[in-house]
Amino acid sequence: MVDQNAIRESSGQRAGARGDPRLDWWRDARFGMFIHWGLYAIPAGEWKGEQIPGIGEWIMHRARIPVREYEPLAARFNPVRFDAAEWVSLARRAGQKYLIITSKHHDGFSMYDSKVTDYDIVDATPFGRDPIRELAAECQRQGIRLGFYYSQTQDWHHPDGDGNDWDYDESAKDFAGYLERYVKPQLRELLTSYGPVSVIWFDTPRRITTEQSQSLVDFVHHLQPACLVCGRVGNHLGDYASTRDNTIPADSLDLDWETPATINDTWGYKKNDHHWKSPRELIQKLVDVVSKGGNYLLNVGPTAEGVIPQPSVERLLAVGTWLETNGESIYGTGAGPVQGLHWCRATAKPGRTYLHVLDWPVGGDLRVPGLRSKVSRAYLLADPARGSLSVTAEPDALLIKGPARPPDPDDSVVVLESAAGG
Ligand code: FHN
Repeated sequence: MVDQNAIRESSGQRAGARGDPRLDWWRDARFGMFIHWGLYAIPAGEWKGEQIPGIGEWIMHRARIPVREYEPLAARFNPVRFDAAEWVSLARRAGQKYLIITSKHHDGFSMYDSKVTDYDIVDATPFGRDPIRELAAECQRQGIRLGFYYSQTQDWHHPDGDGNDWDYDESAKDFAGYLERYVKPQLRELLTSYGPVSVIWFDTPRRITTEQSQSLVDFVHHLQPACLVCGRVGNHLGDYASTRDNTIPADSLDLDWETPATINDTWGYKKNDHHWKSPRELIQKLVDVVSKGGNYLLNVGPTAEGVIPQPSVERLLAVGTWLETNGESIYGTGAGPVQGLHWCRATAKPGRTYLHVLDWPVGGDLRVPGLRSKVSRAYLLADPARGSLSVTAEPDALLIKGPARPPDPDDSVVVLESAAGG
């Protein structure tokens, strides 16, 4: 069943239609790191002494900052503490299998060495390094797949890009020309200079036509056939569907889909956003997403110095610790046979169902309705001895006797082995 409310503008039926083997790695991965990094990390939510409400990377738009005032931020961008090895290693230790970074967000600033413009990190900043190149090398070295976020429609810096009506006359814009003469040449750079690119993560399609979306999909696939295109290319196209931000569908979806999500309330760094989700919330959201057949793309917003905020690091490492023990119940799994229970989620792969007990019942009796196939053995994934738990078939449920106290305070995983896979 397709939860159109969750998917809505982001993608539709065709994006994510199952079966394309190019997505096999992505279906196995289930957990990725999103990185929103750009000039907006300098104001970090504050402009001319005023707190600007909303997500940090939107500050130019929210405060109607003229291009001539925003541009000079580049001369101050010097993230000398940026360390590609550290970022990639964090993703790896968090159990994230791929990383998607903003190559150009809506503010129009290119975070790589573009020849199409001088408004990029190498030409316009004292930093003068290309972090995308450094990340590409590290991703190769550490075995993490790399993808690029690219804002195809909104560009508040380019006179023909969408969204900036305070500097430019929207009705006079040549959007088609911008796509051909700016977006595609930049995509060509990204897809020909940085090795294999696993995903191009387009965003906010807005006014883009079906033909234009299709031509971007074709352009990406022509340059790198294996590169996936996110459903936010628009008009129900792309290789997989993306839900609305921070939205987890109510039911499992028979699509390839993902939830992009924040750790606090912003994507780009904001110095006053301390609304951090707890490790428990993050683990349970990851599990919720995977139990409905999706991927969880969890964001970090590094500072203007190039540092991933410590609260993000701590939380990612906590999720990574949980995955060290419980990764088998996430990677390479899909939606499980039990849905709709408030205390439990289920993931599955052939021969195994993983019950994720989010709220351990008093006494440890796990009564799971809706499981029909024969369970040959049950055990706790966290139990190194894999001691069998007692399983009894009741008329409408399976009763598994677990320990009285939860083995894991956030999510205790019970493995059910069955010849039939259910
Ligand atoms: O407008 C963007 C926003 O800044 C951020 O990049 C998110 C990430 O999913 N996408 C858009 C809003 O949905």
